[in-house]
Amino acid sequence: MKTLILIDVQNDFMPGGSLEVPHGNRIVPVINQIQSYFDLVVATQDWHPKNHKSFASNHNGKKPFDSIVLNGVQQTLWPDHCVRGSSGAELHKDIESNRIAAIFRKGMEPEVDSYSGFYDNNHQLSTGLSGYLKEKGASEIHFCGLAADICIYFTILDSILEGFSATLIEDASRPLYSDKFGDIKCELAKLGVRIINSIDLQPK
Ligand code: VGL
Ligand code: ZN
Repeated sequence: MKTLILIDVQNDFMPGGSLEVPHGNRIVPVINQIQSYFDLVVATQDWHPKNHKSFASNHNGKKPFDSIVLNGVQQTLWPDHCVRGSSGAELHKDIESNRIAAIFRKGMEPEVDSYSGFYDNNHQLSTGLSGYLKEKGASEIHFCGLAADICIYFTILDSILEGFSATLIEDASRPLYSDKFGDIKCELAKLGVRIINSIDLQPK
């Protein structure tokens, strides 16, 4: 089962959203074009309660992009984003959703952030994505979405730990910080991750 995972293609990560990824909207037509090349399409959604501790607004005297230690782990504080049920948390309205077989929500526990679609940042809570993919017989997992250097990066690291082979579709993703993304791509390539563009994919 050739598998595509859409990571956090949500309004708050799009230009004009509260945590916008530069040119994040440009991936939408690319993602729509490639969905039919895959046997299984799955999505993740950042889905925070309003009192989530990754929000600077929930810490006195802190501002977005400050760094703190939260329950023993380093945590960047973000602007409020992807509050569950809000329009900012919805998938981009132009993302074709008919082929999405399941959506895995993450970041629902207020005390811990969850960049990966598999586990929270302390590696304690599972979303069930790994078991789902294994039961479905998913192979050759391809990743796209936002942000390439944060949630996609950590999801790919976990996918390798879970024994999957991972491919990043670069033109169907965008990083939040493009200056550090070169190093991240090098690290992923060293771990055996394939980094391709949508043109390299075989239409079915
Ligand atoms: C993300 C920061 C905070 C992401 C989610 O989807 O990359 N980044 N929450
Ligand atoms: Zn988040």
